[in-house]
Amino acid sequence: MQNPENFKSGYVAVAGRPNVGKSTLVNLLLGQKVAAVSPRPQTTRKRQLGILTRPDAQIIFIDTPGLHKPVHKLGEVMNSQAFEALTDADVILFLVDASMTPAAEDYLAAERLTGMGEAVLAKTLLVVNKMDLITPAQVADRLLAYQNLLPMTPLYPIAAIVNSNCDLLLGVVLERLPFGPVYFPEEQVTDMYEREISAELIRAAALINLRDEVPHGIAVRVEQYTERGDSGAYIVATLFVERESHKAIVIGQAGKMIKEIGATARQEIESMSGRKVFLDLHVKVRANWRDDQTALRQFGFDPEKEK
Ligand SMILES: Nc1nc2c(ncn2[C@@H]2O[C@H](COP(=O)(O)OP(=O)(O)OP(=O)(O)O)[C@@H](O)[C@H]2O)c(=O)[nH]1
Ligand SMILES: [Mg+2]
Repeated sequence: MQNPENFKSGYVAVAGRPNVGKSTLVNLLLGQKVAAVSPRPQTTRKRQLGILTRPDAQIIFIDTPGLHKPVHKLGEVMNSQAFEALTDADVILFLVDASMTPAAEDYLAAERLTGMGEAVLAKTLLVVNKMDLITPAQVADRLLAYQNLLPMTPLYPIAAIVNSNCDLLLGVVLERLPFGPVYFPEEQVTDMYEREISAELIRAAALINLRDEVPHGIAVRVEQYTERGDSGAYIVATLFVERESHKAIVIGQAGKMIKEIGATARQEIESMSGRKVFLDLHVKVRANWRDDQTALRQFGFDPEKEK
């Protein structure tokens, strides 16, 4: 469709520790919410593409799970998915969070990135997100602290949530992309099916509504996703938790909590899919699934790949 001589295309990995705003940035640049977002770390568990097609370019963002110190097999799979994305990418956006000083996981992630060698560093941009949360007096010190993580890497301050400086960043990314073909049909925005995205949005709704460690032990499986023509979609999903006590918390007093999770999720799925949704949520126990190879595989993670 486009003139291949002038058309640019390639993969842009969005990486960094959990909760810095990677998925928020990808949604913003796409102009559409395909990636689940929540105020809690480790919202993204699976690498997800966000495909932006324009007359002059196709930019394929790879939203990755936040890099962290894994305590479960699940965490190891998440980290390895993120690192794989870095090797494959044409450009890497290494995101950090301006609202706080660099955290141990930022140092860890920067070290691992540096350890991947010159070629990987040369394609990296240091993106300081959440600039809306600091005062002008804090700016210089904060940017310097993050620049010290990757001293030779160009730094771009942005605020994804209010779309500040994101166009500028996109321009820089575009300049760095190679000339190339159209990889995906222009109407395709992601590589996940609506069914999978719905599962992620339900899990994010649990992260938003629940406290403490419980939500991190949740996996969501969509059991049924039925189109009902003009009247919308009917979705049956199970939230798997690690213990009986967690099941009680997720259901809540007289079912209040699961109702709230359902209300949040329904809104998000409706806005993602553009149609009405009927949501039927169930809660089941699957003990220690985050360390269980079989369960991980059943929930769509591939524990073999981490090796
Ligand atoms: N104030 C402010 N909040 C932001 C900004 N970008 C993201 N956030 C918030 O930061 C939180 C985490 O955002 P996510 O996009 O889920 O972060 P992530 O890096 O994808 O996190 P993981 O998937 O856990 O690795 C959410 O509450 C966002 O609304 C920003 O520019 N400014
Ligand atoms: Mg994310």
